[in-house]
Amino acid sequence: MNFTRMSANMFNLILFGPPGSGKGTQSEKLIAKYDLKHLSTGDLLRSEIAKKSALGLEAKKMMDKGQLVPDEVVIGMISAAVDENPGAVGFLFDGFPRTSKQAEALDELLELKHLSINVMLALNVTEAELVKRLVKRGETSGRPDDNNENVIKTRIQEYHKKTSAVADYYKKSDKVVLIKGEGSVDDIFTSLTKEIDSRMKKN
Ligand code: B4P
Repeated sequence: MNFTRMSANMFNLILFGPPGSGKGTQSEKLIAKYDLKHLSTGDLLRSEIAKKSALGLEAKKMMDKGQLVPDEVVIGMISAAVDENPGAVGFLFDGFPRTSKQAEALDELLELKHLSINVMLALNVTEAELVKRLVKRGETSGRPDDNNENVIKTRIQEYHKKTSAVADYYKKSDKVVLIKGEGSVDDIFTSLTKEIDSRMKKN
């Protein structure tokens, strides 16, 4: 890890929500609008799997079962990715942090660079809708973790057991905004941009 000081004016955002809540979908639109550096641990892990690296092969075993990959692995990946992008105008963390330990590690990592999280936008979607979306994506995505309803349910259980507490962690510093994650992709995007724009003005 290098400790280069990054611009204190960076805008750092966490897009939070259960599997299938629209994090990946909305991230694509947000990075196009704000030019933030997109850091998706899901995408980083899938790229390791595609390369057949040792890390990817280990992660695949967990992901195919719908379980979270060990904290050390994803923390290491995010730390390296932040270091690789000192010129970014800000980071959009998508699918990270997913455990309290990851949240603490992210805070430490950002603090070393004199940075912090500006806001966590948390997408709120009912469980029935999550399952419906992921089953539908499974018809075309080729993702083994979308292919099987039991695996999808395990992913949602993992979210309740380990991930939902991450929102409580950021609530302590008043950084969480709940966003209705059902409705059209464009309407949800508008709700997200409203929150971001109002905070960027204050930044
Ligand atoms: P991720 O890649 O993060 O995948 P995800 O949570 O399933 O997807 P996402 O939430 O981005 O999908 P989206 O709603 O956009 O994680 C995959 C796995 O990687 C995890 O299970 C875990 O094993 C591992 N992993 C990743 N990060 C980790 C971490 N930090 N720690 C440990 N393990 C980690 O899309 C879902 C579908 O909904 C799409 O088909 C989309 O088209 C549709 N959709 C989106 N918005 C919609 C809307 N408004 N209406 C209707 N459909 C919509």
